[in-house]
Amino acid sequence: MSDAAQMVSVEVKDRIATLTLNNAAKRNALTRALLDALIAALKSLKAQDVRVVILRAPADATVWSAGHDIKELPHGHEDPLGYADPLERALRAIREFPTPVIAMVHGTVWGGAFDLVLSCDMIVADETASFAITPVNLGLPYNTTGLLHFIGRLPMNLIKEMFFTATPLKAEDAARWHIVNHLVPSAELEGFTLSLAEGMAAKAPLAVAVIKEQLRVLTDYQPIAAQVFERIQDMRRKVYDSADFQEGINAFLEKRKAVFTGS
Ligand code: LCV
Repeated sequence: MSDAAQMVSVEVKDRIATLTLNNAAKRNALTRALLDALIAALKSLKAQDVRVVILRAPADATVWSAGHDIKELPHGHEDPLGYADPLERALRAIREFPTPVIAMVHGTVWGGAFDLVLSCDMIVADETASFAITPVNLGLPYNTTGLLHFIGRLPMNLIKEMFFTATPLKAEDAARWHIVNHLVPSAELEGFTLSLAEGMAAKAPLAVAVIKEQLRVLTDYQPIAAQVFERIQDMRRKVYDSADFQEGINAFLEKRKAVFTGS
């Protein structure tokens, strides 16, 4: 198996597929290679009689995923989260997959990985889980599709606090805000998630698939005037072309605190 394919291990048992993110050295950072492996794994599962997918990190991981691979972000003069970005392709693959996808979360979830778990159909987490969205740490203008994912899922005051502080939200607060469907003790996380999956795996798969797709198209397709979209893109371009974005990337690469000047 190629190195890339090993970044996501696939196990199928009783029509339930478990996909495990396996890049511990980089804290499951969402590299192009890992995301291509995730997309390929989902594609291969479509040809099998799989009824539910569980997306997880290895049991010993303290970081579920460190988010988008910062080293792979385009450095200026290019939209850092464009339609063809590997993360965006993976989000679409999950949202369009014809069975429920459960994010089983223990450990910390950062940046685009939060968008990833929110793109799953439900989240089961334990007390070690936390969730952070971090573009302001990098000076990066999040993309419109991504913001719509959050707007469709979380209260605006919570969205603003999470985006403007980049502070990780602890598991119990994520449960209080209904970000996670279930918050269970670590020792019960796997058993609870499997039981939830088994229940759904026994239901009529065609009905489940069509209801999931109806919910996707009804929530994803939000009309936006061309002029508004062009204004948004113009505003975002000024940010991803800014010195601050370059500073955010450099600070991460140089393992130091970023100093933003607003230029
Ligand atoms: C590349 C990494 C990463 C990483 N990329 O281990 O949300 S948005 O808009 O900002 C979006 C663009 C996005 O998702 O941006 C990324 C957001 N992610 C973060 O801000 C998390 C950055 N990582 C960390 O804060 C720490 O790595 C955590 C707290 C996750 C884990 O800390 P820990 O001390 O356990 P290290 O920091 O030592 O990381 C181990 C290796 O993984 C790399 C990191 O550079 C290091 O590589 P080296 O061993 O080569 O030094 N790594 C971690 N996160 N997002 N590479």
